[in-house]
Amino acid sequence: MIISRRKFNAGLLTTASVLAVRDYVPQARLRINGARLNEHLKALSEFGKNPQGGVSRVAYSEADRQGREYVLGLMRAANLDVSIDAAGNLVGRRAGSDNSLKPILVGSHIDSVPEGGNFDGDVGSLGAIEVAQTLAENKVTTRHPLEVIIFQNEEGGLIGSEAVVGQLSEKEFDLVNKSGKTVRDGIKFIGGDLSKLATVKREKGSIAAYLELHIEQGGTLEAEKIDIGVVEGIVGINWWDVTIEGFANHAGTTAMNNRQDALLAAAKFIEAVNRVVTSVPGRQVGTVGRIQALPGAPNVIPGKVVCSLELRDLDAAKIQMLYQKIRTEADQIAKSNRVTFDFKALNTNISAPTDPRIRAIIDQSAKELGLTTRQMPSGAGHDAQDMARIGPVGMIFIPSIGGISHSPKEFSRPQDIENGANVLLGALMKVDKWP
Ligand code: HGY
Ligand code: MN
Ligand code: MN
Repeated sequence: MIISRRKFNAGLLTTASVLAVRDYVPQARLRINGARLNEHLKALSEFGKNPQGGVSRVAYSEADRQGREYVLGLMRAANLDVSIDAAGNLVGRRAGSDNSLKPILVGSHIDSVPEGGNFDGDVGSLGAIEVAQTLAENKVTTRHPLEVIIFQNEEGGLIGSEAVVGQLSEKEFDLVNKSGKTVRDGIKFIGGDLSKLATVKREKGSIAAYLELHIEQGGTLEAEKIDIGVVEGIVGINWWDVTIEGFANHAGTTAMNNRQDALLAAAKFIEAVNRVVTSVPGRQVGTVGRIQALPGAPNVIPGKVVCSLELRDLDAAKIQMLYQKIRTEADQIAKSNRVTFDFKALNTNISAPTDPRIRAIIDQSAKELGLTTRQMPSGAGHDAQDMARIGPVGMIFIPSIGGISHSPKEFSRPQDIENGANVLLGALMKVDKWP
């Protein structure tokens, strides 16, 4: 049956012909509502709003819980069949025309780092919901079932997506984030149920694809005036807690040559991390981002320091090589400062390549919209890297102004956000053609 454009525009279609029209209305004509998407982003930014203009919506905080409620409302309005899984992820399902096919998943996260911005995670989350809303409004039924998934606690180590791929370990239940809650208590707080965690796990090969729209968080796209980044792969991220033990003593009576100052050793350690990481060519990065000196008084020589160490690269072997060099440096600092170092591995997110077929699809979808593209790696971690353990993944980047992220100054232009969501929609419709 061929349906004339005029008839389609006049809205005279019967339900049966609406299903058929899917094959006749070129998918290229389907567009998300950019104004609505940007309004939703603005509304979400109210939850955890901070005076600097960004948000502090760390996972498991009250702001997180309220933001999730808002997002659940958007999911329901997009006609998604909504539930909270046992790990606390928000899942919105939409039936396909052939429900024997594996689902296509789209999503991201809405938790933020402390004093974060309004775009990291939010663009991909609300972009995915906007895509579902657009399909609903246009009465388009995909062949595959569609699931919008908003992962919980992405910033605390991809906790929600780890659960989905069966990688959330007991060790991580006790991790505490800036909300002050452990993962264990946090999951309960947001409506999950750890005793049923096994129900969340999806097997390898059980999804058709996972697609995620995200801000670049670096400055390449803006500097090169490119609309869309096609992500080639996502870096691996390793975290350690480093405990340095010295000896707390009187800051007035202990001679300078008789101190076991843990904070002085930590300062040398931080410098060593930077030196080691920059000593070899490549895009690897290393950071000490959190530090606490104890007991923490001006008149006491710090007896103990607990700090973090984070290393990132696409190559896990390189991370290990750098880590060993850092350990060697730490041993030397320990000797010369009469302190001890203890390293405790906290969380590892393995690096993940994206699927080459999805890369080509994203590239093509962007070009069909008249947008320019480039391939690029992701230096930031994403739930997509967990999802890559169970199926093909693809990521779409849009420009971050000034390359700023994890900051209240994070910004992406409304037009770029609209473009990204349209590319997500286009890529989804192409993946939906897969057998
Ligand atoms: O830390 C990261 O790379 C990400 O933004 N969660
Ligand atoms: Mn982030
Ligand atoms: Mn993110």
